[in-house]
This record gives sequence, C-alpha cells and structure tokens, in this order.
Amino acid sequence: MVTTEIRGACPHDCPDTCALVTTVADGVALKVQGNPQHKPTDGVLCTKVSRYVERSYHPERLLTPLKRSGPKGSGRFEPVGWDQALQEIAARLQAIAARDPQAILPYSYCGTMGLVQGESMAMRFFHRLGASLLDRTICASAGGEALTQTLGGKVGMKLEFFAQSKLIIIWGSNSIASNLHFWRLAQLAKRDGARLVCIDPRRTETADKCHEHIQLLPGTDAALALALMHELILNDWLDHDYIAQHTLGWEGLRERALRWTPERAAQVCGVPAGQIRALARDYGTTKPAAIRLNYGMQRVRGGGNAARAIACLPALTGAWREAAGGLLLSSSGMFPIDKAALQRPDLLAGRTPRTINMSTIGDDLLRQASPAFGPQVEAVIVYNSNPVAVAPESGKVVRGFAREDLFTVVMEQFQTDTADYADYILPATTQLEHWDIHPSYGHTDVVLNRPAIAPVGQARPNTEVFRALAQRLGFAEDCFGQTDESLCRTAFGGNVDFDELLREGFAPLAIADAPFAQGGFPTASGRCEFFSERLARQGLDGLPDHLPNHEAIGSSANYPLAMISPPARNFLNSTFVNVTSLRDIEREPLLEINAADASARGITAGATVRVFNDRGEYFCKVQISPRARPGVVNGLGIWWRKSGLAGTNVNELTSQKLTDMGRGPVFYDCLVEVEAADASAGARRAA
Ligand SMILES: Nc1nc2c(c(=O)[nH]1)N[C@H]1C(S)=C(S)[C@@H](COP(=O)(O)OP(=O)(O)OC[C@H]3O[C@@H](n4cnc5c(=O)[nH]c(N)nc54)[C@H](O)[C@@H]3O)O[C@H]1N2
Ligand SMILES: Nc1nc2c(c(=O)[nH]1)N[C@H]1C(S)=C(S)[C@@H](COP(=O)(O)OP(=O)(O)OC[C@H]3O[C@@H](n4cnc5c(=O)[nH]c(N)nc54)[C@H](O)[C@@H]3O)O[C@H]1N2
Ligand code: SF4
Ligand SMILES: [Mo]
Repeated sequence: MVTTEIRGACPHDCPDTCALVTTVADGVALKVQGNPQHKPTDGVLCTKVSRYVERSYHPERLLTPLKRSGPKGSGRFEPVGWDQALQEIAARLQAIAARDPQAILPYSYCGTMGLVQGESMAMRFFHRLGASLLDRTICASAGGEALTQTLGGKVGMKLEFFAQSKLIIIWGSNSIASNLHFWRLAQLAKRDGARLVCIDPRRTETADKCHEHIQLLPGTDAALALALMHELILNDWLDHDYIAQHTLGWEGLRERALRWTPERAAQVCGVPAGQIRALARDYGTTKPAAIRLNYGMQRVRGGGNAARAIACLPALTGAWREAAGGLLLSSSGMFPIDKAALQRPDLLAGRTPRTINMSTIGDDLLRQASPAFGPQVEAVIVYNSNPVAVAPESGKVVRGFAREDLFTVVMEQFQTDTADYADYILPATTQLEHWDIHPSYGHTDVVLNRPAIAPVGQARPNTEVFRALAQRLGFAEDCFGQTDESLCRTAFGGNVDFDELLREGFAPLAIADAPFAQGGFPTASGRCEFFSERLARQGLDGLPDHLPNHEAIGSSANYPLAMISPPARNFLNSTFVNVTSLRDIEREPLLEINAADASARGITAGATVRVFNDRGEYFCKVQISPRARPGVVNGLGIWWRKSGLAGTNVNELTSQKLTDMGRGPVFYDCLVEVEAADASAGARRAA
C-alpha cells in the first residue's frame, strides 16, 4: 500500500496549535499524528485529536444539505441539493437585506481557529451585505482587554522557556487538560528542580501534580494578587530599577496593594493567610519565576481587573528580565495578521452596522425592534460554533432559536444542538478536507494546513459557501473569487515565508527570547501600565482592584453554592461530545460536590441531582469528590443538551451578565442550589 503524509494544523480552540501529519492511502486518511519536527508539538497529540480520523469519518457526519421538515427544534430534516439550498437561502437573505441588512446576524466562534475557514470570506460576505457585526467575546475578551490595557497587547513569554523556569505559577488553568504541551515543559522544569504552584478553585488533575495548590474561591484572584504585592512591598522583593524605568503608576498601585494584607485577602479568597505569605516569598525570592495565566480566571465579573492585577506582578519583581521569567496569557497578539486584507472592512463602504454581543445572544434573539437596538434579528447564519450548547443562559438561547419567524442557517460537520434549530443545515468540511493557516495563542509559530483528503460526502468549506452566496447575491468584487490557498498567502502577507510553510508545515516568528527584558511594552507609554489612562477615561478604575462576583457566595439566601463549569478533559468545548470513544471516557454529565456539602443535603454518591437557580434547572449525576472545595460545585462541561438528562446542560444555569472589561461572559460567576432528585426525574422531564 502506497501511503503519503500530509502536513496540517490542529484546528481546535486550544493554545497548543499542534502541527499534524496525516497518513493517507488511496484517498483515505488512516491516522493523524503530531509532527515531530515542530518543537511545541514534539510529535505528540492529545487524546481528543488523536481520534480525529474517527471524528472525520464518523457515521453521523453531515453529508448533504438539509432542509427543515418538522417544527423548529424538532431536529427533523430532509436532504436537498446544494443548488436548491443556496438559491433559497440567498433569496431569503436578499429579501431581509432589502428592508435592513442589519436584521441578519452572523454567529461564529472558534470551531476552527483557522484564519481562512474562520473570518475571511465570511466577513467579506457580511461586510458587503451590511449585516450586523458580532462582538466575539465568549471566551477571552476580559483577559484580552486586561492584557492590552496593561502590557499593550496579547503578548508574553515564549513558550519554550518555561522549561527553564524555577517557579511556575499555573493560574486559572487546568494545563493537563487544556494546554498539554505547556504542561510537558512544566514537567521538564519540575525535573530540573522548579516548584509548581496551581491556583484554582477546583482540585484539578494539574493541581494534583503541582507542589502547592491554592484552592481559592472563584472570582477572588485580584485579592490574592494584591496581597502578593503587599508582601513583595513589605519585604522589598521588588526590582526598583525595573519599576522606575519600565512601569507607569507605581505610587498608586503601591498604595492600593498596601491595603491588601494577606489576612484581608485570606478572608476574601477562603484560603489561609500563611499560604498567601508563602507564595509571596516563593515569588519574591525565586528567579526566574514564570506565570502561566489562562482564561479560566477571567470568567467572572472582575475577571478583567484580576487579569490586570496578575499581569502587574512580573514587572514588580523584574521577572521579565530573563527569558524564563514573566507571564504568558496569550501569544496571539504577536502574530502579524493582515486582518484588513482577509476580512475587507472596506466593503462596508461607509456603513456602520450595529454590533451584537455573542454572549447575550439569548436576550438579543428575543428582543423586539427599538431605536436603541435597531431591527429585530430576522436571520442568523451560524458557522464554527454551537451557541445553543455553549452560550450562557441557554433557556433563553433556545427560546430565541425556536422563534418560528427566525431564519436560521447552520454550517456544521454534525447535527449539534444548534443545528436542530436550523431551517437549513449545510455540511462543512473538517480540517482534513480544506486549506487553512493558523496563528496560535500558546506559541509563536504559524502553522499551515493542507487538505489531506477530498471532502467527505458533499461537505464544503465555509469559504466555498460564502463565495457561492456572494455570487447569488450578485456581489461582483474580485475578492469573492479568491481561492483558499491564496487566502492562506494573504493572511500574513509578506510577514511570513510562505515557501517555508509549504515545505515545513510551520514557520516560527522572529521574536526576542526575553521580549520585555528592557521594557518596550507595546502600550502607548512603552511601559507596563499599572495605571491605565485609557480605562480611567472610560470612567473605570485606572488601577486594578478586586471586584466581588455578581453572584458572590453569601449574597443569596436561596442559592448558597458557587458553580464553576470548566471543560471535561476529553471534550473541547462542545466538540467531540459525539465521538463515542471520548464520550465513553467522560461517561455522562457530572457535578462534583464536596463531601460536606453533599451530606448537608442528603446527597449520596452517584445520585441523580437537580442543580437549579432562578434561571433554570439541570439534572445530572453527582460525584462526591475532593476536587470540589466546600461551597463550590464543579459542573463539568460542555455536553450537548440532547445527550444530557432532561435535554439540558450547565449553561441552563449560567447568566448573561458581563465582565468588568471586554463585555465577556461570566460562566464561573453563578450561584446555584443542589438537591437529590429521583433517578428518573431527569428522564421524565425530557419526555
Ligand atoms: N481538553 C480541553 N482543552 C481545552 C478546552 C476544552 O474544552 N477541553 N477549551 C479550550 C478553550 S476554548 C480555552 S479558552 C482554553 C482555556 O484554557 P484554560 O483557561 O486553561 O481553561 P481550563 O482548562 O478550562 O481551566 C480553567 C480552570 O480555571 C479554573 N477556574 C474557574 N474559576 C476560576 C477562578 O475564579 N479563579 C481561578 N484561579 N481559576 C478558576 C477552573 O477550575 C479550571 O480548572 O482551553 C482550551 N483547551
Ligand atoms: N458553561 C460554560 N460554557 C462555556 C465555557 C465554559 O467553560 N463553561 N467555555 C466557553 C469558551 S472558552 C468558548 S471558546 C466557547 C466555545 O464555543 P464554540 O466556539 O461554539 O465551540 P464548540 O462548542 O466547540 O463548537 C464549535 C462547532 O464548530 C464546528 N466546526 C468545527 N470546524 C468547523 C468548520 O470548519 N466549519 C464549520 N462550519 N463548523 C466547524 C464543530 O463541529 C462544533 O460544533 O464556549 C464557551 N462556553
Ligand atoms: S486540541 Fe490542542 S493539544 Fe490537542 S492536538 Fe489540538 S492543539 Fe494539540
Ligand atoms: Mo475558549
């Protein structure tokens, strides 16, 4: 058998952006492996993506366009040809656009992180149409905005140097599950004597393997960071020269931090003051010290402030001076992407459509026309996302998508919860079947994806669908004829050597080992901005502070428990929930609860429970586990609603409130109560 190996990129929303090698024989993909030549990947993939072949040839892959044949949400469809589907969709969009194109809303996120199958042809199409713009806030906007206001952008340490750190603080991240290739470097550092500290309300598998676990209450990270500063100041573990030359607003921050004794923070965080003092000593006296901040800690009301407070720490101690010191939240801002060439905002031709926040899609689909809101949303085009499962307060999201008068097109690989509500489902190719090009938010290499096999069934790349719709709507601009391979070249223009990408499959960016050793932050002042003039001008606090959760523990008599809902290890958001071998590992939707909280409620191991608040109720199995601290329950996500008991998932309980910065969602700022339920209760409700 003759086999070929095709180089590609993992498309998933994961900081690791692995380089892939797909083995193909007779046009059939046999296996997907990590590219051993690509340093961050090092030849290793996570369990999920090593099953990518199983996912791509899954018997439930959508193979033809489908048109709704039952009531909205029934999930009943009949196959139609591409021509008919595109013709009918184009006609409907044209009719709506003739009244007001802003009544059409694109809804997309990171089903693929690729720049081409993401927002290239799609944005060209929606810009030309004049559709509503989408504020893509659902994951990272609070932390991203915080980093931008403090360091000047999504910039930080280079991944490889974590292996040489002597102290690594893993802050708000379950690295083993969600950032495996960073974890491998942390292990190397550990073997070399580094101390690992994990800061997380959940005792994760990562926390198990660190030397120290600070199991704070959700949404209290800023208080912890300020108390660390307090100790750095009192013990003079500061780099005065670095502070003087490369920071802004030190006097104000100093004054603020001096109000946060470890005792005060201990009260707020629910951890011993001694543990905070010990961490401050470690951080103040160990060099090089690195922080791997991740997005888990910014999904609460004060998430932006917390990320800002943490991002100040390495400038206080001068940790940035060494390559193995500093902080990494996201490296995505280091990629010189030519967004304007890809997305062509010039096609708006002076129009300024309204912007809709994807995190409040539940409310916005249910809103009537008004002068403040603009026209009612009449059509939604969903691609690369599964909002019915992943967006907060899904009771409302479902009611919105269930509107009989809403026209919904879902471009998908599988019949997800969202696809069930479509008028038309259009079958999408997977990463094995299309071209793409990828930046990363965890390393600093561009990775190219070549198609390894022909599209399965009649599946088409997202770009192809938008090209076809553009043609049917009479959009004559040349940019709608550009091929996917050519779009890959456009993405980075002359900033990346495309021949190197074609040859190797990846191309590292040229970035200094210790990018901020001599300051030079990409802020307006060129300094690390403890005080942000820009935030102050928006009427916000210019200095970072602790903001209690919208739903802080103790603020509700009815709902005493805080619920966080981090991802299950073998799913990626709601992707892979339908891959049998992975679902078999996760088994069923679970709520982890501490033994004390369980016994106070008469809940026994393995029981079915009802988790509820004023927004909704969710039935699942309970696991009595030290992974949950007292007062906090962990509802592991993100299951498809239809594979859970009673057809709901954790987002039935989460709220559409927003973060302090970046207009982000607050998935981990959510009070609930839990009670034992009759084992058949969930099933009965579903029936
Ligand atoms: N296996 C797997 N990998 C993934 C994903 C997945 O779904 N599955 N999702 C991908 C995506 S979309 C993203 S954005 C990244 C996210 O990557 P990370 O930000 O690393 O996210 P998680 O691994 O979800 O870790 C979040 C952790 O934050 C903790 N946490 C919750 N609330 C708080 C808090 O208030 N303070 C602190 N300190 N910690 C808190 C949770 O318990 C959880 O362990 O991971 C990506 N990788
Ligand atoms: N409760 C709770 N909710 C959360 C989170 C949480 O931690 N807790 N995490 C949040 C976070 S961090 C994120 S990023 C969001 C994620 O939200 P989404 O970005 O919506 O992620 P997925 O659920 O993985 O859905 C992506 C979908 O895109 C499809 N897809 C993949 N590739 C392609 C393609 O090339 N073309 C097309 N047309 N479709 C494709 C996949 O089949 C999949 O169904 O969820 C958020 N929701
Ligand atoms: S999901 Fe992350 S770890 Fe897994 S293969 Fe993709 S990039 Fe690598
Ligand atoms: Mo995310």
